[in-house]
Amino acid sequence: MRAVTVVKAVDSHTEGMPTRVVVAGAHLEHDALPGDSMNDKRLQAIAHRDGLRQFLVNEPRGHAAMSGAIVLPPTRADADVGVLFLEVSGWLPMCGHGAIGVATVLVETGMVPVTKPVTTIRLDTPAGLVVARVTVTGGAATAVTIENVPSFPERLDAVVAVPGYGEVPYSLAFGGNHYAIVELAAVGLPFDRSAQQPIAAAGLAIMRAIERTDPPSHPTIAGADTCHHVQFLAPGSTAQHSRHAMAIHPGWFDRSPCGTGTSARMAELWGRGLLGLHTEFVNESFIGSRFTGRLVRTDTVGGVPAVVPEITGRAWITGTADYRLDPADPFPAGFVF
Ligand code: PYC
Repeated sequence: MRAVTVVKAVDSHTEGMPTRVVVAGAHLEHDALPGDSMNDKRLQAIAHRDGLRQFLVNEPRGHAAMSGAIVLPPTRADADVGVLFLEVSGWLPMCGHGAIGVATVLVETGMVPVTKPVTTIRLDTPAGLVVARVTVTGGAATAVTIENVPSFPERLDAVVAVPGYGEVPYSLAFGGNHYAIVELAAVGLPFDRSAQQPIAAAGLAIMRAIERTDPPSHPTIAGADTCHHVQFLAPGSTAQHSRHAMAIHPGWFDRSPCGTGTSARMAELWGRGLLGLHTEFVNESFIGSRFTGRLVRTDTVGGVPAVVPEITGRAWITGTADYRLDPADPFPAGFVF
């Protein structure tokens, strides 16, 4: 057989959204991604290993809405596993559906010691420590609750001038990534998948306008400074139950209810005084799948008032694969169509 580069992955989906969990290969040893923290490694990956992300998510191995995670040794003594998250938009500080997918894969493949009825896995992510509590029934991970990083409202009731859409009211909140939260009605579009192209176009225009006029930043996480996610709220969304279309750069939708987006939405509602601690919040995706969340305690991030969210969801393994790169392959980083 020809010598090829091989990446070993366990593919999964979390409430409809794929996580390609890389468990070996791809020259991911310490020297290839140096750094004292997982965020240092993420910044190294952005600077020097973006071809690996593209290889994993782009066509022909991935698709326009692909996402994944790379399992690494942790960089901190209080964690069991290190994780880098990647998707079509780039290398994320944190990904909720991805963390649920990783925890499910680690338990169901026996990569971590499994205890019943709950296995706790401490994930070292670029955004900070995320604790996953996996409910184990038989050999199956039947639900995963992640305690996410501290989340906070950044702007409530801001307005941005968006070419083609006028003055668009939005709020901005951090839940592991920065989310612009916008009523879908504000851009005159229905909550209907048949309108996905105009909704994605409106999302991209809003991202561009926010990044041009007032880009977000995080007080403590270096390089967490993009607005690549717009959470369009469906009419009738409340502080107990929201439905949304999550538009993501460069023009696709999260199929899951988006763990970091759900965290951002709960932080926004908390900032408005509409969601208290220990109160159930249901967030529903564009395909109708659900995460249940709750806020468990207050905190601060670089002096900013914040709140710690938990998210519960489910993931399923869909396959195992060796993704191969033949030296003669004309598309080593795949392509975007
Ligand atoms: O679940 O946090 C999430 C997520 C981020 C982007 C896509 N999904």
